[in-house]
Amino acid sequence: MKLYAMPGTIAVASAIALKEAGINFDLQIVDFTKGEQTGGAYSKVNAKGRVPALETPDGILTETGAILEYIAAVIPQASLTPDSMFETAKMREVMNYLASTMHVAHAHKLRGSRWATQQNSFDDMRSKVPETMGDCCTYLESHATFAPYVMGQNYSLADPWLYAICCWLEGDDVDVTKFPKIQAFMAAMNERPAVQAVKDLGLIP
Ligand SMILES: N[C@@H](CCC(=O)N[C@@H](CS)C(=O)NCC(=O)O)C(=O)O
Repeated sequence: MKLYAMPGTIAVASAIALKEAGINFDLQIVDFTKGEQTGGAYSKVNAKGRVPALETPDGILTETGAILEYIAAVIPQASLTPDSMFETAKMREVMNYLASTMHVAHAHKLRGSRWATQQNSFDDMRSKVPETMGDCCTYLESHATFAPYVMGQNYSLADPWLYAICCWLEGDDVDVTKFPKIQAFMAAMNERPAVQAVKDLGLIP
C-alpha cells in the first residue's frame, strides 16, 4: 500500500493505524509548501486536494474514517474496533465528532478561505480557534472514557485520530494543562511503538 501524507496533518492518524496493524506501506509526501495537494499529479489520487489518501490493492481510498475502517477490516487480528456493536457505534460517534467538528474548528485557523473571502473574516475565524478547540477538549475530557484510551482500556480507531488532532492543540493556543485526561491519553499514545514508528518517519513534527 502507499500512503499519501504531509507531516503534521490528519494523515498521521492513518500512518499510526497502518503501523498498529503491522501493514507495510510506502510513504509519499504531498508537499503542501509546494502546493502539491492541489492540481498536478495528485489530483488523480484525490480530487479533493487533501491528505490522507491510501492506495490499496483494490483502489484508492480517501477520508480518514474510511481509511481507518479499511485498515481495521483487512487486519481484524489487530483488534482496532471494539467487540460489541454498541461500543463500535460509540467509537464511531467520537470519530464523527473529530471529523465534522474538531478538525473543522482547527481548519478555521489557516483555511478560512474555504468559508469566506474577506481578510477580517479570516482574522475573526482564526481568533476563535483557541476557544472552539478548547470547547472540543472540554467536551471530550468529560464525555470520553480515557482509561487511558478514548474507549477505555482497549485501543481503537478513535485513538490515532484523536492523537493526530491533539498534536495541533499547542499551536492552536489551547492550554492543555486544563485537560489532564487528554494529557494522560497523549502520554499513553506516545509510549506506543506505532506512534514512535510514525515519528521516525518524520510525520509527527
Ligand atoms: N475529511 C478529511 C479531511 C482531510 C483534510 O482536510 N486534510 C488536510 C490536512 S489536515 C489537507 O489535506 N489540507 C490541504 C488543503 O487544505 O489544502 C479527512 O478526515 O481525511
